[in-house]
Amino acid sequence: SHRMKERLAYHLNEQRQRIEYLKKHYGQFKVSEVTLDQIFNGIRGVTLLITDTSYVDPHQGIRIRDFTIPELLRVLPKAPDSAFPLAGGLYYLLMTGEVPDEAEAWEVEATWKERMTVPEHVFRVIDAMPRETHPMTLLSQAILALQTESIFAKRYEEGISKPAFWGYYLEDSLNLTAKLPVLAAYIYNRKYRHGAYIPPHPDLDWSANFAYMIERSDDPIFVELMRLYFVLHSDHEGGNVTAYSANVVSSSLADIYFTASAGINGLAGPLHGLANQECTRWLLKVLHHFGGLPSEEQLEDYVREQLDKGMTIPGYGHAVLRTVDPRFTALANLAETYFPQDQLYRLVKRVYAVVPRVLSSLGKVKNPWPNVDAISGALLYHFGLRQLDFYTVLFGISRMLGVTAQTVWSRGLYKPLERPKSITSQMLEAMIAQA
Ligand code: NMX
Ligand code: MLT
Repeated sequence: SHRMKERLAYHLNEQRQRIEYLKKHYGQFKVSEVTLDQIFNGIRGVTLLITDTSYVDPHQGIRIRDFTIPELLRVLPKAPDSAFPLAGGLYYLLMTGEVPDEAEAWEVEATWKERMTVPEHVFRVIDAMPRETHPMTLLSQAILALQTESIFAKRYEEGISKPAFWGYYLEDSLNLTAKLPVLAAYIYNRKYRHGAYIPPHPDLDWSANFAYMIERSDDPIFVELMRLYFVLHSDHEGGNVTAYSANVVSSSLADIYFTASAGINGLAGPLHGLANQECTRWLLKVLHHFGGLPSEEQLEDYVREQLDKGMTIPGYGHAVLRTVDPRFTALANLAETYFPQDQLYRLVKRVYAVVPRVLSSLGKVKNPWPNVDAISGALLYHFGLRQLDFYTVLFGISRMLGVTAQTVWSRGLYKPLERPKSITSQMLEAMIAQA
């Protein structure tokens, strides 16, 4: 995508100058202080990263390149006959910070189409694993197997200098992201279906192609859900476990394949991306327990019992958000439009009516509101995508759009190796004694 690269080069250059200026004039400006509590609480609330692709406002939710979700859905060029954006346009925005016109969005889509072919050995890696392997393991392995293709790694070995890095990271990123729907579909078909490889359709956009490759593109609303889903999950600033892991790994100049695989591994945890699988499992358990939709009173008792046993309610709470996740709202709007009577969706709404109140009453939960994972699985389930362990793969391929954009920016801004300092508990006690 020539245009995207050209605009990216322009913005990186401008941003480098701004950062040089800031470093020169405000090098000692204090951004954050860290307390002992924060160190023992997952560095929560300590601002120590600068990420330009997006920002999570605690009270408004995600802003991708400063656009809220409703704004984003409005400004990005739409896929054909669709209410939702082309993933190619979203990628252009993440990379450059500029809203693309249709031609620019389609140029990214066209670049992806040219690069979708997955080398045979990557499929063989997936094939070699036992059938019961978790799809997130397969996705991470497939991405890692693609590392053989890294242009950056080859050029680095030959000898290149810093200003050249980001361009090769961009090439690798385009090559990787082009293949992600193919990898996800291959994993799906191999694990749950007939196992045959279905090549991408040359006329379809990135998101619709995934639906096509798992033979679900005949349902236009499912295709719409995929387009929305891939936009919503793409980026969540720099500190979420996926982006944070990826950032650290790429700061060692590990190429985009090592970087993305590391991010996927972080996403696979139940407190993070796996929560969509866990939440759907939990919702189904509730339906099974009550033999249908429980009343609010029944549900409240059930939730309190779970909490008394020390269990987590998946899909609720957040490290940064202090409000309902706008990604939850966007998905609820789609369900409300097309299938308000769906039983699982009705349960999602009932849980939403009960759980925030119950969690608030505990007095310790900082955010009692639903996050994206409280609903995303229920929508996939509605369309018959009922292999819950696959859900995080969809989160993952979308999130790699944000992670690769963040990585290209990090290399383009010449960010150094990331390496914070650690001390022992004993040293901490000594510091306190001496204070
Ligand atoms: N159910 C039960 N307890 C909770 C929940 C919940 N959903 N959320 C927070 N708490 C508890 C938490 O375990 C902690 O208890 P304790 O002090 O006894 O250890 C207390 O409330 C304070 O935690 P917070 O400061 O509110 O939350 P924190 O920032 O540490 O963690 C999450 C954020 C997202 C890890 C946490 O809310 C959680 O485990 N939620 C459920 C899992 C989930 O939905 N994850 C997906 C997040 C979005 N994503 O896609 O990544
Ligand atoms: C995400 O989308 O990454 C999650 O909401 C978790 C986070 O932001 O910490």
